[in-house]
Amino acid sequence: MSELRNNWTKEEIAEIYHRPLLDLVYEAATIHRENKDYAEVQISSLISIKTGGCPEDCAYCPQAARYNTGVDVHAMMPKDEVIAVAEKAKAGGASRLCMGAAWREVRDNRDFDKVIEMVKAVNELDMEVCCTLGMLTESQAQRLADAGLYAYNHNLDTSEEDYKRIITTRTYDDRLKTLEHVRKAKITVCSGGIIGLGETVEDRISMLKTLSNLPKHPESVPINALVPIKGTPLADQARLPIWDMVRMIATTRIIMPKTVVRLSAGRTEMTTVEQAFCFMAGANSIFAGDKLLTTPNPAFDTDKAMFELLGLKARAAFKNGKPGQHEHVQEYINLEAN
Ligand code: SAM
Ligand code: DTB
Ligand code: SF4
Repeated sequence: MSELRNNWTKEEIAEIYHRPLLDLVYEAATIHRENKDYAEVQISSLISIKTGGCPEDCAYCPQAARYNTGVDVHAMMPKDEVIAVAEKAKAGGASRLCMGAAWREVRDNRDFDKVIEMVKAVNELDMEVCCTLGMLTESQAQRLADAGLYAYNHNLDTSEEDYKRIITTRTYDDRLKTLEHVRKAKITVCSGGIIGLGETVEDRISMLKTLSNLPKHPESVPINALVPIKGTPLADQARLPIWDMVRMIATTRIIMPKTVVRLSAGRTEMTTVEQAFCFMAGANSIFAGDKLLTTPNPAFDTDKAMFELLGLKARAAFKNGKPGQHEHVQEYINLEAN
């Protein structure tokens, strides 16, 4: 079993990232097999409960009000519709439902009350409930935890150094504070980033350093490939070679051996062979369902065929304990503070 470290240096991470590709993948695959059932892949389903009209200026995002992206703006979705989507996702093998809202931050209003009701209802379906709602205060995180929220997704997206180029309407520190609030409420942390934003390799390494040096490793790290959106400042970014994704996943797997590494946005542009390489490099989670939040994702049947071909199986919900039994989760990823 690998030792969990939260003192990785940029030099160490860079040395791993730049290893000859096959050595890197072999090392990541070995660590993956030592720490996990490598054939088990966690399936999350996404639902956009409130779409578009967001006041933030995230340069990649189809939901930022200031860019003309043609996204269909929607107010809060009714609870019944959310439940129907959750049930369908569960029948398709998803163990987790992630509800996303195009908010800068949560406000203590009726919409938040509605989210709390949705969290309770999805939890009753025996699915892991995740939310991604923007910034949270400590008391809001606690309210979500009390409702049974299992995970909170809040991405760092890029390095601290690169942040201002991508987002100016909030700071890296704001992001880290929310992650602290989530941890304090004993909700599991899902935090990762995007590659293909025009960042340097040093930025990717710096972001991985921040994630791996948090007091506890995030339980999930999503690695997204930019989905270029017409109307956003990053509309014309070139697609990255698949090997950048493979290197990023493998490095994440090596430095955070117990973490669930999610091969996230960008799969529609990847062949099965390319995705197989990502699984070999240590990815053990995907978003399934034909839509991410606003953009397409591979069809259910395509993913089912890929799982059969590669011998992958869907991971059951709550393998590390249910909400309320978070001591177990904490123990699983416990790190000695340096
Ligand atoms: N508004 C909340 C926030 O920003 O935290 C939650 C929703 S936001 C859409 C969730 C994440 O989706 C972002 O942090 C980003 O990592 C990812 N994302 C958004 N647009 C994307 C795109 N075009 N390509 C890849 N990932 C994207
Ligand atoms: C994450 O890291 N990726 C997901 C989820 N967390 C919320 C979102 C991807 C969004 C891609 C663009 C869209 O569909 O709007
Ligand atoms: Fe808003 Fe989130 Fe999109 Fe940024 S990523 S514009 S905060 S929805």
